Amino acid sequence: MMSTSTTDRIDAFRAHGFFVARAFLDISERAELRRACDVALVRTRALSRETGHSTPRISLLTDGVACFQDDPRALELIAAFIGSGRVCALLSGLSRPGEQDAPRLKDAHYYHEQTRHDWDGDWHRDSQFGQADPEIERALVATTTSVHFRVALEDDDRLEIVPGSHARWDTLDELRIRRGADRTTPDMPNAARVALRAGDACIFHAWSIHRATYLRAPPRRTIDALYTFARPTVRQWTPPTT
Ligand SMILES: O=C(O)CCC(=O)C(=O)O
Repeated sequence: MMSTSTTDRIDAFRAHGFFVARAFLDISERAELRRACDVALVRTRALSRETGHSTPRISLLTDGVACFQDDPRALELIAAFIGSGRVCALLSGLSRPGEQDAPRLKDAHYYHEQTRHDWDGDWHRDSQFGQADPEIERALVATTTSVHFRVALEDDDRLEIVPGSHARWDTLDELRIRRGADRTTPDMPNAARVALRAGDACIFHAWSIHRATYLRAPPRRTIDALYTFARPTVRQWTPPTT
């Protein structure tokens, strides 16, 4: 699905929960960003036997920070990209009434190929993490918006999404799969694969039902930033009384 105008982009997001912006980065922008992200991946792989090897992704802002100590400009480049006007322009108009217009950055990740074995990820909505009670999760899905913005730095067809699932609660089959014992089944009804060419960007609603499968080859190098439009819960600090 290709969006050419703001209205198309917003309409596609409302209807399907995702859209693709083809050729968002040109070849030199892609090479520059990949070089910067690879700094963190190479260093993380050297420091860990797990992270960067058998994980889906590394965090560029938490796992990765120590990994940029020899090359802080690489982190600056990544931070400038995920905060850029160009990326924010793609996110504009995606919030729901009552939310903030401006997105807040939550984290940035780098999805990588596996170094040991292939495996299938679980079907999930990101909203389920930390929510044991499906009814509380359901309220979150109905009232808030969180989005992944990603750019493939190599061709990447690993992600599958159930189109439209961001805008409704689960069918019985979906709930049985994503909160049941067979979360990696290939038989999710109506799932669609999102095939990105190197340089393509994709925005998808984090509450959509989605998953990916993880392979040793071909190389996977996709930068993904997570943003929310939910209003922050601000806790009041009251000084202790003496
Ligand atoms: O592209 C992927 O590997 C899956 C992404 C995903 O499931 C997530 O970030 O919640």
